[in-house]
Amino acid sequence: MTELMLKYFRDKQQKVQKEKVYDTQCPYCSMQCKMQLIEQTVVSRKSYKTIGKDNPTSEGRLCIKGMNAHQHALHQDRIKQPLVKINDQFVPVSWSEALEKIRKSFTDIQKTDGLDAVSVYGSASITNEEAYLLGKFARVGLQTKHIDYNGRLCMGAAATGANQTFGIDRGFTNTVHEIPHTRCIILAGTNIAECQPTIMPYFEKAKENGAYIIAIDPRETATTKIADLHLKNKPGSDVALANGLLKIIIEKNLLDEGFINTRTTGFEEVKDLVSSLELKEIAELTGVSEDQISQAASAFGQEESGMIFTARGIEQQLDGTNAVRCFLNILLATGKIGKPYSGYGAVTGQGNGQGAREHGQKSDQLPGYRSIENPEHRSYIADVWGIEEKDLPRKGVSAYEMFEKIDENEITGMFIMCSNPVVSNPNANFVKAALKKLKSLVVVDMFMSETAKLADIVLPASSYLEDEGTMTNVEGRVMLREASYPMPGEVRNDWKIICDIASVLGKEQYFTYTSAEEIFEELRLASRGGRADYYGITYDRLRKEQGILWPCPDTTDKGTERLFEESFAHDDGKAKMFATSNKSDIPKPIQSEKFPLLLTTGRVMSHYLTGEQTRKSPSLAARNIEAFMEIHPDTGKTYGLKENELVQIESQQGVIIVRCVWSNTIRKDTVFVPFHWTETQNVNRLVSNELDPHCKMPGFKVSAVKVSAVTS
Ligand SMILES: Nc1nc2c(c(=O)[nH]1)N[C@H]1C(S)=C(S)[C@@H](COP(=O)(O)OP(=O)(O)OC[C@H]3O[C@@H](n4cnc5c(=O)[nH]c(N)nc54)[C@H](O)[C@@H]3O)O[C@H]1N2
Ligand SMILES: Nc1nc2c(c(=O)[nH]1)N[C@H]1C(S)=C(S)[C@@H](COP(=O)(O)OP(=O)(O)OC[C@H]3O[C@@H](n4cnc5c(=O)[nH]c(N)nc54)[C@H](O)[C@@H]3O)O[C@H]1N2
Ligand code: SF4
Ligand SMILES: [Mo]
Repeated sequence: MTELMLKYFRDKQQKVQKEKVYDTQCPYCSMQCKMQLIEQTVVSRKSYKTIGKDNPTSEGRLCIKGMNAHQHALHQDRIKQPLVKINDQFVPVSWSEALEKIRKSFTDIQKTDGLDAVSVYGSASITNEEAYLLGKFARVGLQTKHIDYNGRLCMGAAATGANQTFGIDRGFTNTVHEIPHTRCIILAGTNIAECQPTIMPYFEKAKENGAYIIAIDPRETATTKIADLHLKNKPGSDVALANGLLKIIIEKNLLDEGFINTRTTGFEEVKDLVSSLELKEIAELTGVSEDQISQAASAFGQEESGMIFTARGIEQQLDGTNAVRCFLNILLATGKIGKPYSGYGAVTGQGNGQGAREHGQKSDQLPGYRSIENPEHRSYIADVWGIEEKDLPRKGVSAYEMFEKIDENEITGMFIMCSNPVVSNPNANFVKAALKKLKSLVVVDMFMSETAKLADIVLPASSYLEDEGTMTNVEGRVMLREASYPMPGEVRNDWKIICDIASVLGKEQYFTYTSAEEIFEELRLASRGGRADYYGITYDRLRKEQGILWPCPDTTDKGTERLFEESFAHDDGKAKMFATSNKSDIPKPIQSEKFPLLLTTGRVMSHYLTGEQTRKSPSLAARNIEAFMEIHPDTGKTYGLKENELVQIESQQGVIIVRCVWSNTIRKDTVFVPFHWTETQNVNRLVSNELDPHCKMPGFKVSAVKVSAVTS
């Protein structure tokens, strides 16, 4: 360093009058990268930067979203006071006024329309403590059966598929540290390079060590670029493709018969079914050549270890549960699970995509993955909560179905915490119209989202910087997110808001917590003995041990790094293989003369979900300022489109207008639109209301559409 540079840094250092460091975790994806916000004050002017902090999963790395996360948390548009809508205008009010209005409207509704008329819509971006508490709030505070959450649109198929096959659902069966040592990897409908960027070095190391990587995606992405073989299949054809892979594995006798015989049931039915399928037909259905299917099957089958990762590409389908189970059949038939460097990963999405699906936010679920219809489970939780089992409601309906219940006037009040369903749900025009019909809508958010704008009351929530609690990351590792940044204005933590409302509803005695840790202590008990057992985890341990992988039934247990080494979680200890024909249980959208193209949807690196947070961040928004449609130039020209001009996309459900972008690598029958934008750029206006019958997942990944140029 030169003298001049040294002087510059010394001067700068002297000017920094104050530096504060806040430990936290990224508010975005399931990697839950640990990080620090650094606040520097120079002559009363504050500046901020976020840096990574070492931990076992992300090892100190951050992606661009994490580095810029503080830009939305510190944004001037944060809601800082409770707001009540009067004559179509939001007016700031005190907390006590807002709470009194909520008490009155919810009790009035429940008196006239019944207890179940008030519903709760939660999120997997809140902490475990908050997700747990929201479930308790619905059942004990409001005594309603109607609670579900945004994870239904996200983890639904993976969770149901894994529960059916393995008897338990923890996204990753192994830690990320096994990835570099595996010999073959299948990435099915996952774009980790853009969606969980800090996981990439594990896959890059695997490649350096000689692993063969197969990607399955209708588009070329930053992820498919690391693959040795890219199967560019037709959207929605993954069941057929997985069946085709297994057919070849059986034909080439690449099976692990010992494993099949001792550890699984159902193989014979699966074998009969896939053997009866014609490879030629599978090639036609999937748009992947017979050669490529064979190549992929041989590569995976012949290696001694292998891992399969799935994400929303194969899961957000009307046959998403079946698709997951078909890929799990491949793992089981080749014995690539429950041993080193072999296993499954359903790559979770939201920060707490794993934990928030375990402790009672789902319509049919109680904490610790217990079932709300199981008498033993009901009485265990009723005891923990200090209520009578008979007072515990039964199961309600799934996320999207709640909007149908609103339309049918069965639900007339809704409490939404940390979600923007008008943008994220399928059939978005219908969802918006349904929310407008409510007698009372209360939204808890950091910003005036498109959903919050429809509310009668909006409550200001804290950001990740201000809200301590645990999050369970992509590996199933429970991590303690520290949070000491001061809350702006009259903002409150989500858990505190839940307690405050329960209290005005006369249920104070069940919600007396004064910290997140106190809630966690109750969650430990509530999960004890359940499939997702957190009993052995404490805040003290989390501080010392940098996260613990569940199940962890005892405080002396170190947690579970690899699942299924000896047995699966079904009563007989075996995994259940499952035969599915190539046809879905309900018909999927297909190309027709009127709607000749297949639309698929997803994400870009710089934006997060409905964009409410990332669009506030100048550094991220600048990378993608508006929605767009990726289309092959040959297809685009057939329909009279021009590059970078506006295109109208129409489906049976609705119409949107976005920018047209050429892609030489996307399938010619497919177009792609990300879902981070609202109103006329909201791609969910095009997605239909059909749901996977097993898990109630919408078919976000295939719609039939037509495209035309927008002429001014
Ligand atoms: N940058 C960024 N990162 C995120 C998020 C974000 O919004 N932005 N969201 C987080 C959340 S909540 C989630 S759930 C995850 C989602 O993570 P991913 O599931 O990886 O993301 P998607 O872009 O939805 O879809 C993945 C891929 O599936 C492909 N695909 C589409 N249709 C099909 C199909 O029919 N078959 C197959 N095989 N592939 C298909 C798409 O082309 C896409 O590349 O990411 C998390 N991380
Ligand atoms: N077409 C299409 N649609 C999809 C998908 C797709 O791939 N394609 N993916 C689906 C998936 S995987 C998901 S996960 C869903 C997500 O769907 P949403 O849950 O609707 O998405 P978010 O943008 O995360 O909405 C979170 C809202 O909560 C606010 N918020 C953020 N942090 C906090 C907090 O700590 N407390 C509170 N109270 N509020 C907070 C944000 O400002 C934002 O308004 O979308 C689904 N929709
Ligand atoms: S978005 Fe995901 S990968 Fe990026 S910094 Fe945040 S947690 Fe890490
Ligand atoms: Mo998600």
